Amino acid sequence: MCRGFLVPDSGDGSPVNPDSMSSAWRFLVIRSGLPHVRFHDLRHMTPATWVAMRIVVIKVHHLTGHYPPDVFAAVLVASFVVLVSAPSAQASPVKVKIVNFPFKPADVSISKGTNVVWKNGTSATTHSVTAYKGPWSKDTTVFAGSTTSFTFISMGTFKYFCRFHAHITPSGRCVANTGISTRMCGTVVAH
Ligand SMILES: [Cu+2]
Repeated sequence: MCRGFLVPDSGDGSPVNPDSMSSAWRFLVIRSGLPHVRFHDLRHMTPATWVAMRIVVIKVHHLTGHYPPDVFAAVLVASFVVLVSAPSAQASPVKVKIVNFPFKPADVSISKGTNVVWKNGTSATTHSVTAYKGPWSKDTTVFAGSTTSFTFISMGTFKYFCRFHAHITPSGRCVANTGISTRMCGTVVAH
């Protein structure tokens, strides 16, 4: 309940449907490669941040609508317990190198939640890490010497290619682009 707060409208004066906010949020989180976090979790993160900034609890519970203060304090303590007991360190990042043309290794097998980092180790060739349809979305140009990364939060097989040098046919076959002798495709299997 947000008494006295403004509600975003959907363009015609009616309030935005909360479900459309949630699905837009889910899409943004997946597209950015961030770990899974619900839109609602931001509401809990906000008072925790305020408390960390030493804004007094009595004010925070009024602003968030968590009432009464002792209930709010209990919720806050429970949130911290969940945070502290959550598995801490994620698996360390898995690295894929681009030295000349192929991705090395082209196929990697990871646990879900792992961050994969692609490094373009060439001195002058631009490549890309481009998702081949399926359950993920990525199309990043990787200039010589730079990197890009993606955290695979769900299980699955994620195919990708370098759009400058290869493409994947509708049947899933990796084919080098015209004039290129080396195919540039890779697969990440997250389990
Ligand atoms: Cu390339």
